[in-house]
Amino acid sequence: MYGLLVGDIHLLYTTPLFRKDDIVVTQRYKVQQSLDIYKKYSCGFYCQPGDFFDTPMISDIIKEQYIRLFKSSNVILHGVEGQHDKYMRSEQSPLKVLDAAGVYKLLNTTPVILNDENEKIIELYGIGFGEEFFPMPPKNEANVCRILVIHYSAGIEDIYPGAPYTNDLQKLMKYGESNSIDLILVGDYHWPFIAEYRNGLVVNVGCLTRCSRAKKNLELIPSVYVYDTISKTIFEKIALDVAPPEDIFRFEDEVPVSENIDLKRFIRAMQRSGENSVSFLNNLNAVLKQGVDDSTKDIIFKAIQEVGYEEKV
Ligand SMILES: [Mn+2]
Repeated sequence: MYGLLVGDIHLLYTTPLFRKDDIVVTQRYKVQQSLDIYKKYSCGFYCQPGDFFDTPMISDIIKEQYIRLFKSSNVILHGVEGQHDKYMRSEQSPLKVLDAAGVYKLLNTTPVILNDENEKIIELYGIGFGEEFFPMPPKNEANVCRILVIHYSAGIEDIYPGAPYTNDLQKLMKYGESNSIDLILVGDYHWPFIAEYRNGLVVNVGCLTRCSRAKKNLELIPSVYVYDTISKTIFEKIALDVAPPEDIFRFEDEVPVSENIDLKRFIRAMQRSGENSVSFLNNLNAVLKQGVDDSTKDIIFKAIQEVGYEEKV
């Protein structure tokens, strides 16, 4: 059986200032393409590793649109919550609304079991952002393809000093190996990679949305992958039809700024960095890099720790 794998999507309702497209139309077209590919390859499942929405406060209009889209396509997504899908660990979660509507099944410690035409069994487990690893039962190697969808800070590069990405990737591979997992689809880190461990793969497809004008985002080609549960390999990587960065992003001199002086100053500081992002912490880091003294930084980081803000990307 083939399965479709995608990355974080970060659905938005309002187009960020640094873009000149209509984000709702652009994202909708990408998701539509993923559904077309799902049909073209006769996929049996569609996995998405969280950060489906950019914010838990996403407009009901977007929730409604996607519930209707998935219902009319007759596709159920399988995935988990990322930190952008829920508000500081509260129960407020638009993905649970999609789950209740029957179009996005939130995965957990009890596997969803799918049967393919060759009587093989596909198990889908999930670990959302901040959820604990758990021991999985022994696996029948001959008949079972075991898949874990996880939102976790694993990556092949530590994208800022002190980041946990490479260390956490090692932990994830050890977990995959000791629980006989064939495929780990991971989200959070926005850039694609495949890491192999004994009898398994960690796959990050990369974010479907170029969330900032940082160089890595300008080079990112939003894609989806087709996974084969028989050979347990990536069968195909498919680049989506997307506009080039110069048609999507406004660069510094084109960005309209607010008349609010404080906000103007803050936005200019971010513009200078060239690293605007949908991530609050990335934006904050970009501003701090421009010469905020250490005692001020300490106060800010302490305040962030106190409210338990845990966004990573
Ligand atoms: Mn993300």
